[in-house]
Amino acid sequence: MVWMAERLRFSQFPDGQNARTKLFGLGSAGCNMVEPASYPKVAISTSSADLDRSGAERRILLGQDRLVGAYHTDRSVLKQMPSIVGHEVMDLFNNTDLAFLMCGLGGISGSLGTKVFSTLAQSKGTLEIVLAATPFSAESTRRREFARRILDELLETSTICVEFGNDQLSTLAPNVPLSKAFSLMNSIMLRPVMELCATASKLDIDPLGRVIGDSSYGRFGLGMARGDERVERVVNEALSSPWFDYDLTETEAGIVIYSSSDPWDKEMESILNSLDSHLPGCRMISGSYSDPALGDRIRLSLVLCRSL
Ligand SMILES: Nc1nc2c(ncn2[C@@H]2O[C@H](COP(=O)(O)OP(=O)(O)OP(=O)(O)O)[C@@H](O)[C@H]2O)c(=O)[nH]1
Ligand SMILES: [Mg+2]
Repeated sequence: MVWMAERLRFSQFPDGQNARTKLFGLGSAGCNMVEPASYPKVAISTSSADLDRSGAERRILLGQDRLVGAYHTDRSVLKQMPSIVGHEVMDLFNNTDLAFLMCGLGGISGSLGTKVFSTLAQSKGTLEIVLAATPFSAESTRRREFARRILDELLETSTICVEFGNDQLSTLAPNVPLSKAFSLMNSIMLRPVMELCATASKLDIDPLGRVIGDSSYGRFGLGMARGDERVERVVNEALSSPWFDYDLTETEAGIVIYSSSDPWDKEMESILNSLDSHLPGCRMISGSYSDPALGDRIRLSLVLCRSL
């Protein structure tokens, strides 16, 4: 018998109140990543060139010394004295239930900025989800090692950190030039953001945090399918994501979002049952929403989490 772990559903906006979300783009890559999104967004960098290019409604230029100082400040001190970074920075989290912090790890602004801002978000009671691209193998060893070190730190401090290895992009889009590959990656990284913005209400923030628990390391997969066996096919396609390159039975928690032009409870149920057989014992929180642009296709987004 398969042991069925906890399953929760997003509350479908019972009181019409979706969660107040905000995107934070940190560093050059992060500023690029949030650019196409049509949600409230903030661009943060030590480089004014990044901010000049950005259409974000708030743009914060951080001096490198101030950022390095905040990064080296003990986490508990930073939490108790957020004024170290300045009130204008702390105010960014006002009226925000869910913050998405997006960056490429390996440089200074995005790596240190994400670490500092995830601590600040927590000190303001905002649930934060980090979406981080990690460097190509072809980038310098120093850069890759630094990215790895910050990723390890983020796993300790953030609610969840979803890693998108740039290397795996070549599986999805072989032989495309780097600038195209980056923009493809950036649109994939926005997908879980869009899904959560479409489904999470204020009431879902605590259950979402509970389901994630200590399983702070996330990976992402996306499936699309149409036709008779679309449930099995959408599950298989999502699970064959190049970022699910580990033993999936290690998965401890999953955020599961299904969309179709006319979402159907029974179809959601079949997807969850199929996932149960691939991910035994996985805690799940699931939601669905209508996306008329899908026509006769269905889409499945999976963030699968474990502790490392
Ligand atoms: N997915 C994606 N990754 C990118 C992009 N630009 C850079 N990267 C990756 O992100 C890593 C960090 O690069 P940047 O964002 O330029 O670094 P930064 O945070 O601005 O750091 P400093 O310039 O040193 O302050 C790089 O090593 C690349 O692997 C992008 O547009 N999309
Ligand atoms: Mg930069």
